[in-house]
Amino acid sequence: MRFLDQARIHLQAGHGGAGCVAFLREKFRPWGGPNGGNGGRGGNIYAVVDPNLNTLIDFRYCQHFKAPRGEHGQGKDRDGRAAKDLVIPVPPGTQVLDETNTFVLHDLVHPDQRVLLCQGGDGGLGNRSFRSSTNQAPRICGEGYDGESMSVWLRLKILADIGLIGLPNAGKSAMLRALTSAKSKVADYAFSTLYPHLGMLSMDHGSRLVLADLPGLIEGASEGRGMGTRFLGHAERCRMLIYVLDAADPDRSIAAMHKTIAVELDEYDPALRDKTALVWLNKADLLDDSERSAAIDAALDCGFAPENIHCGSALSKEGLPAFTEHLAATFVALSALSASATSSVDSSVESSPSSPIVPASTDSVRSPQSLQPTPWSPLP
Ligand SMILES: Nc1nc2c(ncn2[C@@H]2O[C@H](COP(=O)(O)OP(=O)(O)OP(=O)(O)O)[C@@H](O)[C@H]2O)c(=O)[nH]1
Ligand SMILES: [Mg+2]
Repeated sequence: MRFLDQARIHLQAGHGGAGCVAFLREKFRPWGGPNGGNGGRGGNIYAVVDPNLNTLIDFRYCQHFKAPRGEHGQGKDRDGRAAKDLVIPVPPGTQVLDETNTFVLHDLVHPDQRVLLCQGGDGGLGNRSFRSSTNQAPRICGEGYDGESMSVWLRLKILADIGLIGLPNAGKSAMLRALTSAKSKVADYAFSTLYPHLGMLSMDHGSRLVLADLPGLIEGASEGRGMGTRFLGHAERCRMLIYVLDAADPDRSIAAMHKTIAVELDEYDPALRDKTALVWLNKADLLDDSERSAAIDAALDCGFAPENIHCGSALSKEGLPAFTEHLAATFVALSALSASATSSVDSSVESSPSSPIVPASTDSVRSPQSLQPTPWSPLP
């Protein structure tokens, strides 16, 4: 399946149906009075999370969405039927941004989460509603209100637990293949991975982690070189990162590789550098013992904690069991930490009714104060 993580769509909610001008005339009631019904409401447009989707590719071929209009009112007090709502399925992790592609309006992360994008117009009133003591036979009716219309950007930030980042050819895809059953393309040339690939890592206690193999970064990626930093948006939602470094690269030192990655992450969003990260010094099968310890020392000099540095080979799978164990343990500890932080915030909110902390609601429009421009490079 082709991958697309950004799309612009145009929405037009349904217009309300017009009211009706009618007068009741029937046997024995020749002057039955005004009885035109009201128009029906136009269809709303909703976005709903479909867990079976993982790309926005459908929006490349269909960009215009129009909800049906409400039925018109009819005589004999018959109101028009409200139109059916239009539901647009989107993959989990989709953000809805305004027309300028700057402000996040909705963040759709939970399965079946549903947000209203455009409201349908109300129906117009029929002439029965205009009857008054001074006008017993009104010949006017409402036309029905227009439905809202707007253009929005959809941006997908895949929901992965752990992101694999590194320079091209470092072995990120090989790592994903070794850790999971995903079939990410492995090849000995740069940029063999052109868009993020996901894989599932099963842990001992039955739960699973989602790993994302992201396209390689190069120096100047933040200025648009190579694949640019466009795909780093997908790392934003990862709870942890794995830096995959090619320890057998004769041309670049570990320090240089780390610096390139750090600079590009900083350029994109410094918060990415604060994420918990493990280092995997790959291609150790090509190194002898002294070279391995030199690589580990170099990683230590880059500021990584000794326990977070692993040296091994994605191809021969040497060192992988210990790494997987550490990865799972770190992730479980992280999850426990964030769960306890969330519960302490919740309890402080409950204990003090006047507390200004309000749990964030994901399905409401954010207030203008909370709208923060988020960096995003345009489509190449
Ligand atoms: N000897 C050895 N070769 C490896 C190892 N891991 C990966 N390779 C080789 O390194 C090359 C690049 O591997 P990939 O997994 O495609 O690298 P990548 O980081 O995904 O590269 P991009 O997708 O281009 O960013 C391939 O030829 C792999 O066979 C390893 O542990 N040992
Ligand atoms: Mg790759």
